[in-house]
Amino acid sequence: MDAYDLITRNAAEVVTEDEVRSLAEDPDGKRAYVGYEPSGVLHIGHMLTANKLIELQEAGFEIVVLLADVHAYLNGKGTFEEIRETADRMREQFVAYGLEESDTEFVLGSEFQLDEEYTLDLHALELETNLSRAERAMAEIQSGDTATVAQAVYPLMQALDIVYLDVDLAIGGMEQRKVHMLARDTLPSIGADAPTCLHTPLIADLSTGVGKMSSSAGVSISMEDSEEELREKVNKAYCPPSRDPEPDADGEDRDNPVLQIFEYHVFPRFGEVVVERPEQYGGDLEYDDYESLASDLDSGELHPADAKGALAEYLNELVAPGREKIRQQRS
Ligand code: IYR
Repeated sequence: MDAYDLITRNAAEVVTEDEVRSLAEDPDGKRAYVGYEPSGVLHIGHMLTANKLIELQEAGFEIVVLLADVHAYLNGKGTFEEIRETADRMREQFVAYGLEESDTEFVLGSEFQLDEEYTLDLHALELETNLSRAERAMAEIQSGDTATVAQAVYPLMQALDIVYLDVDLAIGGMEQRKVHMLARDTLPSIGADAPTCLHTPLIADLSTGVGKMSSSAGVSISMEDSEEELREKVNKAYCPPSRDPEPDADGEDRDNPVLQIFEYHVFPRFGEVVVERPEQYGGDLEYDDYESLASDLDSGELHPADAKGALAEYLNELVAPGREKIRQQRS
């Protein structure tokens, strides 16, 4: 796979393609980053961007992980003390998950976001941005129903992080795209370049296939789940024998979350998949790529129950090192 294909693999969008092509010409030493609000438990939604970081590391990028403590605080996720404790645990879990520690710079937001120069640049961006634009940027990130002033400042700080961390490529889930578009439009006003961005897809809610998986609503797969919990959750998951399910009774679009997890988590990390089946049901099935697994589910060759059984096994392998780390941290 050439560098451009590896960088853009499984991305929902890149902004812009030309900019990413020019990064791909010589990725060595280029810097890419993702920021995470340290709050709650990590779930596999977070790990989609982590998978991308691992791939970028393979392509030669330097990786910066921002543990966005000030952002979590501004978004009402707890006291600084609570948030910092979570940040320490998060860092260890990312390493357990597979981020190469020697090639990853972990930075706490408060290490640079409280500096005078940062604050003055932030105020300059505040002057350039109207409130409704800041609010719109936060629509899919904001906790609570009514936007606070803190939540309007949040996206401007996220924009500024790109400048202060000196990154060439900003990564985030699709819910971050409006913040990144705001960054592209406003950073030039303080003399910085418009950042290049890559967004990962969102995984649908596990039990309905509608909307996106989140830890606050519906069923999500957490990085702390036991083997048994993983098996139960995957067994109950929505998985019609189709890669393109019909909309639900209210006309809402639905995805097949079981297939999405194979596509975005299992194949990128394991490369191939074996679905074990007793001889009497045709024996094991082996897949080298996502497409062949999805088309077998579509054609009926692969039964959803067998697909789920295999998915639970692979997820357990992905989750196990981080889960072990958490056990050690607690004992
Ligand atoms: N908005 C992110 C957290 C975050 C990301 C980046 I990239 C930053 O520079 C700062 C914060 C979230 O929703 O988790």
